[in-house]
Amino acid sequence: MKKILSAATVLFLFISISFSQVIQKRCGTFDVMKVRDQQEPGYLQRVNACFNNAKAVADLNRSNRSAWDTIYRVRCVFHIVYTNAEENIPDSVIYSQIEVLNEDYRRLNADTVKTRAIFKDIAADAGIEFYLATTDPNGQPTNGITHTLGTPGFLGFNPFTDDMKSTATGGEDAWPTDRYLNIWVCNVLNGLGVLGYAFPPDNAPNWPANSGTDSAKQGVVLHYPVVGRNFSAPIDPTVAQGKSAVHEIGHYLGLRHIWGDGDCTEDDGISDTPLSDAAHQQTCDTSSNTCPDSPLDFPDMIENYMDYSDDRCLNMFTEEQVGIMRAMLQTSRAGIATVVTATGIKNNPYDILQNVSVFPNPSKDMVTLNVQVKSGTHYSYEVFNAIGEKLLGEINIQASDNHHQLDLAAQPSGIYLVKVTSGELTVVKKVQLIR
Ligand SMILES: [Ca+2]
Ligand SMILES: [Ca+2]
Ligand SMILES: [Zn+2]
Repeated sequence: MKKILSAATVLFLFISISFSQVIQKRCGTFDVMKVRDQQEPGYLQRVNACFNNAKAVADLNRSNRSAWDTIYRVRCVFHIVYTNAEENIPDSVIYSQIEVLNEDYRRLNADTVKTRAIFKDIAADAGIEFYLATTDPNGQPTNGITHTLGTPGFLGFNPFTDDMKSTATGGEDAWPTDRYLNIWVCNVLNGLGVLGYAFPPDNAPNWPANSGTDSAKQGVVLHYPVVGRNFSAPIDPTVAQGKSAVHEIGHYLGLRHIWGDGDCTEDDGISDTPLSDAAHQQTCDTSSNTCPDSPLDFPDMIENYMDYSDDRCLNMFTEEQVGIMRAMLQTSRAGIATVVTATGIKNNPYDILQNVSVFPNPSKDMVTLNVQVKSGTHYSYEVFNAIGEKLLGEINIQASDNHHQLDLAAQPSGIYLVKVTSGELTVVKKVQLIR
């Protein structure tokens, strides 16, 4: 009798702990990273080095139009590792998850209307899409979903030992992580209330892609009821719209939590996300403003996918977050995506500086400069001769004022440069004068 009682007590404690902690531990990423850093000193430093490298690549991309003329189509495999019928989720749920990912990473989600006006200009289309792999590692046709009867340890798969990621530990082996985004779906509760986690890239910037710590563990893990949109498995409605996968793939592509996993003194390394002193736990509190920002104070960006807000109010990435993820797909995560020519990525920074032309070219004396920038923005131009002397210029020109007559009649024959700048973007055009 005593034994039965203590088992019941343990079960009760487990249920109450997991129930209360589901609300508190949306994502285990930072916790598993800290544990990994203890096991492998220097791990967090390598993650930071990767992030900084991606940031430098993203900065270069800002002045390179061709870097924005692509869409990355990420090849995915979902490994469903189940212990009962409910956990063996149907393929239709995975299809709905792919739909959510493709909406949110292309900013085609219906709830973009909920992005507050103050953040609308920096909410960005990532130009990243997701598809289920059609060929398995042996070259055989596949629907990109595996189902495995798993053998977890006590009370579910343990996020700290990654046992869902290997057949040897009762899970399912990764497909080569340099070619596939592996997403394991299982019962990851284990009494911890973790709904998902992912390892960000940690290969040193000068190493080949996907050569980070234990590449067989690279990928995303999701607790099965948070997969897909309105999946009927019992779960809190605040996490039932498939946004956990959007969040975890953000980590997998190098993004950090929007509050920097610390108080107002910690930043996420992204300048267009406001400071925030903690997660917004499955709430939609638009009045929240936990930290002063400089020079302008913004409210907390609770609609950012990298917060913990209610799925029903997560609806945006920022331009700079998008820059990091796209840079990771060129560097640390190269190889997992097919690159296709874009039909026009919304929020591409080139949308701001849309077109610059000079004509006629070659010219005799007067050159017409035509500049089209996004309405509401400003630009400047400068004209230089071949030895870099500035001849003409004008600053802070309104978007509506887009024609300029450049008088070069007093200049000798030769090559001249016309430089147009809007924000951080610059376009240089050459013009030839022939007398
Ligand atoms: Ca920030
Ligand atoms: Ca603030
Ligand atoms: Zn997270």
